[in-house]
Amino acid sequence: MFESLQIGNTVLELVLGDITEQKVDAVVNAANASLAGGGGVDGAIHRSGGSAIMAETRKKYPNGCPTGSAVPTGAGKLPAKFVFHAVGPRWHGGRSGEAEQLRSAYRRCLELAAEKGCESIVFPSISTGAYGFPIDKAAEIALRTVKDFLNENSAGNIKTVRFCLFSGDDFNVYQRTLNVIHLKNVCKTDERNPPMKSTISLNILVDSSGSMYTIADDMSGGLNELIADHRDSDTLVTYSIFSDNYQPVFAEKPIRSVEQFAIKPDASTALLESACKMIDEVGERLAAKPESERPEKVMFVIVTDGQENASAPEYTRARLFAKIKEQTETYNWLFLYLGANQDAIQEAKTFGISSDHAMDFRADSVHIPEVWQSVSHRLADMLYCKMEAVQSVAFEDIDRQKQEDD
Ligand code: AR6
Repeated sequence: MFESLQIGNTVLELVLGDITEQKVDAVVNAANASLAGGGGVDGAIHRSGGSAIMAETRKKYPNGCPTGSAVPTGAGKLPAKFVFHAVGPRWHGGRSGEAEQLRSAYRRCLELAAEKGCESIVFPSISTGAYGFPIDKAAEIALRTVKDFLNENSAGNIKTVRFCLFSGDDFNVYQRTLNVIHLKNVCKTDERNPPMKSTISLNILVDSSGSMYTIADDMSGGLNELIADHRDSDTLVTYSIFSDNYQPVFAEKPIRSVEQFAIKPDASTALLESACKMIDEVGERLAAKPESERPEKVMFVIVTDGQENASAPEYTRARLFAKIKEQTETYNWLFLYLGANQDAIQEAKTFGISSDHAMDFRADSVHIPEVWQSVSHRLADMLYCKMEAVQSVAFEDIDRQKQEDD
């Protein structure tokens, strides 16, 4: 398995294999803060590299290395010039600065590689073994840190940054994350010949009824991440919220100028009414545009954490169903429905949204960012798929699994 991407003068690549067999200038070790050796990557590197590495480590770094940093030694018998002993964080649930520590461990290795004139460096997936960092989060941090570093033009002679993943599952997570980060997603119908990236109208309707109060920050944080993922794309964002009434917030903003999503929790849940109104509004706005200015694809995301309980009586399920059917069948809009505290698949069905396009989520600070990450992946799919493949963009098992995992 192999995947690569050019960033400036450097190739960022993913391979499946054993890190001790990689012929590069610098091999990164997933070490611990006392640099005492251990299992996993650490064990493999010291076994293959021989005792010289540990001897040098003890001599030069008797106090170890702080978490979030890295120190260099020679590479002993490994086919490399250096080993950078990087100390990633142990996972303690995500609220103890783990993300920042992981980022800075990767960053320090890249700085060391540039300082030492390395042309190539290989990383393992730091912290995702014995240290228990969830791999999808870790992959995003790892790849983003590399991308940011390379974009800053601080890479010196580095021509290759490689991630060596030890299992097919890990490789898939990194590959998917790389695709999303670079908006270079596969086209499901024709992987080798993806069509040009398209323009998208992204419409987001978020429940801001009373029950959202405690999760409002997580919601807006997750949305901001989604925007950051796709900032370089040609996407126009329309955002509305609803409680007992429908409240448009902004319309057709170019994604790079979206700054913040406000969520103001209050009152009850007029879901049917708000969805009907927003569909009409978006439809009318698109219809008023000359063909040449109309975004090619439309994604419409509805997020709620409660049951409908406040729409005016004329806004029935049947009415929303008819609108969704019309936009899907006539204009190929993709509707996604995300529901917490309900059977979202069942609920979506009553609106005419298929089970592939609906997902339950857990309304807490761990799972809300993940639900937005899932939407972000689907937006990446939309950006690159052919027009006729729009309806096959769907939530995947991994998205649902993430909502089930603690
Ligand atoms: N090549 C590439 N990847 C590997 C290899 C290998 N030979 N062996 C394991 N992996 P881990 P951590 C993957 O536990 O989570 C040590 O005891 C593995 O599947 O090596 O940062 C240290 O001394 C996983 O995906 O590192 C520390 O005490 C990833 O590498 C502690 O573990 C990282 O797993 C550090 O834990």
